[in-house]
Amino acid sequence: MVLIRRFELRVNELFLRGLIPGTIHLSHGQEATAAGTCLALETNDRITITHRGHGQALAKGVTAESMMAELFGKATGCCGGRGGSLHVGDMSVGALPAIAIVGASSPIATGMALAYKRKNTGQVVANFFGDGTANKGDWHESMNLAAIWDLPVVFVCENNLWAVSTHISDTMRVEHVADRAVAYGMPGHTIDGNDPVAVYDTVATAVDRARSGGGPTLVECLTYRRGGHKRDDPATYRPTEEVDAWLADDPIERFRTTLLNGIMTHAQLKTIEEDVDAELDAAVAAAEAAPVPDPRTVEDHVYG
Ligand SMILES: Cc1ncc(C[n+]2csc(CCOP(=O)(O)OP(=O)(O)O)c2C)c(N)n1
Repeated sequence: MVLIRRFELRVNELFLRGLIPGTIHLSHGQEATAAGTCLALETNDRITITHRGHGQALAKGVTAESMMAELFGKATGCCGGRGGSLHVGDMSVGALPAIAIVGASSPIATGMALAYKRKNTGQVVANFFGDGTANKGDWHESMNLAAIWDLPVVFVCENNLWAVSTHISDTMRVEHVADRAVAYGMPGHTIDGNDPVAVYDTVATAVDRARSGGGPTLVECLTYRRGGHKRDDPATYRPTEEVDAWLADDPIERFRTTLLNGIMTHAQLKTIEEDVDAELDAAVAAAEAAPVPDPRTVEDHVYG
């Protein structure tokens, strides 16, 4: 969680300095959902990543170094510098490169789960998506197919209340995204997405169920993005009281208090922060020094 938070803040700073091309959607504030979910998965299990996916990728094991290089558009990036922020991922750790088309990853996750079931591989897929995505037709169709075929997929909603500048209450008549699970005949849980232990416990149960042939589960994690939707969004559409309440409930500070209650010491927590800073310093230095992709390889990996 500390790695995700500091990675995102560092990326923001580098972006403002003009060192990162393209656009960025940051996930700071949503660290517990990514970390708790990915901890409940095996390396061989897969995740699908959203447009707000740096934290999801880091939690699954994509290295900060390869992702930083990707954001810089360098050849050493996890996708060879071709994808940038919106397409991070690394199949060697089970992280399918991110799909920026809202809702498009749910059919893909469901399709992967169908393959795993037919081939009897024992693998599970976690499909990350946002609250706004739960209004897309492809998401609903995926939920239904996954349910009727008992597929090994866990649908993980990062409900941060806002889809760009639209509040969830303007687009849903039910109170919670997880209320929709009943329509498809799968379990649905609404949980505190800022509590990594709650996320881990709930997703681990869903993963066990999926792996043992029990079918999919919808897990809705209530969380909040601490920044705007993307780089140029000051998020002034959010009510001050709402922002203040959520910013006061910082998942990292909260878990820090839990850990300091007899589990870890201040010194150990400080070491984590120092190690993360050193890792990020090295990642940025390596990204700056790395070459851009060779223009002669422009047609590599292109279907057509
Ligand atoms: C099909 C499609 N429509 C619109 C967009 C533009 N867009 C990017 S993110 C986003 C909002 C997504 O909201 P949500 O699913 O709640 O995720 P969050 O951004 O809150 O993490 C939109 C409309 C897109 N990428 N794809």
